[in-house]
Amino acid sequence: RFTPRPEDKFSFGLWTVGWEGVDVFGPASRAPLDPVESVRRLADIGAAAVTFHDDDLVPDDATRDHTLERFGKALADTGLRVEMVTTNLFGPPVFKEGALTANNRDVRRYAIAKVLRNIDLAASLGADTFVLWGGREGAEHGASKNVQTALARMAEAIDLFCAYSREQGYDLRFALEPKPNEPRGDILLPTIGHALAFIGALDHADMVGLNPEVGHEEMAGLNFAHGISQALWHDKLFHVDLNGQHGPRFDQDLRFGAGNLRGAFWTVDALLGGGGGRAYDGYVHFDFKPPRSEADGGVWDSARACMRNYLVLREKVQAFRADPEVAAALEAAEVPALDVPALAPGESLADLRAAAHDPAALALREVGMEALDQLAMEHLLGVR
Ligand code: GLT
Ligand code: MN
Ligand code: MN
Ligand code: MN
Repeated sequence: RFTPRPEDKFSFGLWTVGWEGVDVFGPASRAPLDPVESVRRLADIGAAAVTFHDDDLVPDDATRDHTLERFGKALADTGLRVEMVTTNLFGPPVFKEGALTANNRDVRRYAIAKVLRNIDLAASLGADTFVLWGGREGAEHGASKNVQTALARMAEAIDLFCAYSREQGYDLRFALEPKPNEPRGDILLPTIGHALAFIGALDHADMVGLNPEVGHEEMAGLNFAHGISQALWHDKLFHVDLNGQHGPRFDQDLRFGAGNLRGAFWTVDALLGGGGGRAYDGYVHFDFKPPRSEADGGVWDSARACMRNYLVLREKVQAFRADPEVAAALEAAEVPALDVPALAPGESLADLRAAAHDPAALALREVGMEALDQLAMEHLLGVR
């Protein structure tokens, strides 16, 4: 019943199941995983697609062609596709002070060239989406970064990528991934809202959207379902990184459903279009890290659980939305009334101002939201 199907469009980064467990306090606790092996095992557990950073797959030129050949064969054998590609602009020490927004111009030019080469690779593999996560674009020291100029350099680079992709006739869309901090003390474009505003300043704003991650918004204390709902409203939810997080602390990258479970329920609801509105139709991409304490078996338990939790939550969300008592509770809470614009067609502001209001009576009205929320809680807890 909760078996992943191709139409569920589940997708995983090579860097998720392939995470070796290196952290700030210790070295790898697991052996490297061959990308070809990851493709085969992801296909076995029911994923439809795979994603990667250039350096996850082709870290060096000497083995590039051979790796691409083996990888392409694994894709063909399993039917898995590459739906998204991204660039490692954070790991190599050359990017220690930023990549696209490094103060040093040579570093910026090197970063741009690295991305262009990877755009070619993404297009050659038929990817739809190209993610840009600016983990090193930020600062720890007040005067060390001119933030306005850094944003101009970031816009410059993204404008170049869009123009290049368009010139080459590639069918790629770019998705910016916000994160408030880690690895930098403060990262530029820290939230969905910052990134949405930034996109408006770009030359090819139509080609650029978002790849929000659950944990990143929750690290900032924000409501992920609200964030992606706003992105959907702007038609900017190009991609998504699902995972789990326990409130504002370090980036945990837990499997989807772990951490803030109620948040996960509303996240799935928002992806399905909530109570009405645009639904997300892209790949359901998991960006999690199997905990460092797990060995090989635990890595795949964790990956399978991401998809299973999504499918369980989807069933619960659909049952919640189909429940007649929920429909009545929504009505009682006046949720559908929000569909009606304040001003009726043909009505003037003078008409609106002339209408009699009884604010004291309005202040005393029942809103019924506790009852509504309890119904959601009981669906989630499995007692309805
Ligand atoms: C890195 C980061 C993720 C981003 C990846 C894309 S890399 O693992 O923590 O949130 O999605 O660059
Ligand atoms: Mn991510
Ligand atoms: Mn994360
Ligand atoms: Mn991550």
